Amino acid sequence: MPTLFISDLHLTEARPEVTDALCRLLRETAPGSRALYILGDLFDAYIGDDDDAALLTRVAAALRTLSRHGVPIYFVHGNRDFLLGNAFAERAGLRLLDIHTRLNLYGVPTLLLHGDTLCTDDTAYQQWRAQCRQSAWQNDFLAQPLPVRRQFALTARAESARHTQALEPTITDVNPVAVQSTFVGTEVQRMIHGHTHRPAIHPPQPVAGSLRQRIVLGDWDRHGSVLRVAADGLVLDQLPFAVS
Ligand SMILES: [Mn+2]
Repeated sequence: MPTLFISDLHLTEARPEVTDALCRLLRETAPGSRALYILGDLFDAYIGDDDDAALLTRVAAALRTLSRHGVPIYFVHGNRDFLLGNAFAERAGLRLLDIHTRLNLYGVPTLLLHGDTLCTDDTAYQQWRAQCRQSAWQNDFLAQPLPVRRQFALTARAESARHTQALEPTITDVNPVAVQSTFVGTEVQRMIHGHTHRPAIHPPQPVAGSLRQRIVLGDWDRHGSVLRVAADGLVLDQLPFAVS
């Protein structure tokens, strides 16, 4: 049975076709898999488990149905949905993982991560990341009323888009030294991440005396992107959106 990996769906009420594609994956393909891993940025914005948006209800129900069918679903936080907490995880049947999670995947020591920690050249982003991952910042934010948090998320999203557009493409991609030191520090042969929206199955490269491979999941902007890993290999599939 294959194991599935997805990330960077950036689900939002404004793009129901993306949520439809996820629900189809959960209903039709995922039930035949060993596990589903969501490596962050499932949602385009996430303002707290108490958000009463219909999108969260729909996605939680679809995920929960799959987990009730016996397929475990694991979640690694992204930079958009780092506030997803235990209450939503319980509602959706998700198991939350550490930001860097080691896994023996069909015999290959593998690291799972969102990927933003590898983008060390984007110093402005790393400063923001250091701030918003502190529990004091998160508690202050979650104490604000929902409309205030919603407005903050809108502003942050617009600023993030401006920031990314203004940077050289190499700045928003992974830093090669950060990749190498993460490989060496975690002693894995393979890493699977998203975040950069640069889907690829990179050829294995020698790092510190052994071959290591980096696999980058695609974002769900024009179509879905699903990595299937099985004992006999792996493939990065595109998932078309239904025409409405
Ligand atoms: Mn991201």
